[in-house]
Amino acid sequence: MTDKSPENNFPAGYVPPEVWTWEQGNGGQFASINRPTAGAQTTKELPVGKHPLQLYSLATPNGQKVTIMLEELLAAGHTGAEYDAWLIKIGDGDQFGSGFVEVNPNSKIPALMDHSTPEPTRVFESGSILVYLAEKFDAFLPKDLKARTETMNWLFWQMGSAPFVGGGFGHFYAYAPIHIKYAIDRYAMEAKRQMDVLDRHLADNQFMAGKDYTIADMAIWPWYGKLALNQSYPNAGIFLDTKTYKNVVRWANELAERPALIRGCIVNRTSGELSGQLHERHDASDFDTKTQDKIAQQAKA
Ligand SMILES: N[C@@H](CCC(=O)N[C@@H](CS)C(=O)NCC(=O)O)C(=O)O
Repeated sequence: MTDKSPENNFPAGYVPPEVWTWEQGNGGQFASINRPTAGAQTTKELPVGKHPLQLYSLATPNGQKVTIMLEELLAAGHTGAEYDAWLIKIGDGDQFGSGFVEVNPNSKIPALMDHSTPEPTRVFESGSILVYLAEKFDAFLPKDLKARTETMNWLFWQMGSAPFVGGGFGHFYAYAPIHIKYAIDRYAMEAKRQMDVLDRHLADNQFMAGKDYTIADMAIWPWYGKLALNQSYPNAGIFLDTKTYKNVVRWANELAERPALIRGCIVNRTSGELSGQLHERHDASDFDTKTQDKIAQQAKA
């Protein structure tokens, strides 16, 4: 039986009011950017580079899905997938600039503009961007209806499931100002359940949709592949004992060796080793000359 007496609540004595009101600061670490309203907060145009595809993003798992896809397309010879990747610093509120909101009214990275269509086409939501690019270049989305449907099954699974890992487990384990056992238990259980879903599936399948590497793998790897390899929230892989999901670990390691995936993961990255940070990408040669370690060396010379 649960005892909902106010003294058992956290903070003790808290009773939810009849109507919730926003107290600035109740977003914890994200208090400066989280608020209960949408729309532009500043007037700011977005830059536009020389390539057909203009990406506005940051190397979070949702951003990495798209840069992995773009690098995979280029590696597969789709030269029309050349892109400029502009850095959107979500901690500074860049996603609330008027130009960004025109591309994504939801104010979240990643957001893409395709300037190769008669009128520029906006694409937002990482899953929608992956499908858009797969259809545009006829790549990484099987044509056979059964395999295509299986790809979509897992892509939609990822889009619906990862918020429990990111907004749920990751938030309460890594970001919340205090550790709340109830919240961590609830979301750790769900994160492990999802890892088990993947593990059982990958026991009989090389890739998420079967024998072919698809956009479903690209969507799932940055969230669950990294968690399996303990490259997600600090120590989260150990906390969730993800090494026990052997099939996920096998799949995650296989994908981690793909040069295009490695490149995709460092575009718009602003943390970690300097050699793994390419803040903006405007040309394939930027990987050799414009990572933060190279910029630091050039500044010293
Ligand atoms: N469902 C969206 C989620 C995108 C998302 O949550 N983006 C986060 C970074 S991973 C963001 O831009 N957050 C900024 C904010 O909440 O203001 C997608 O997959 O594109």
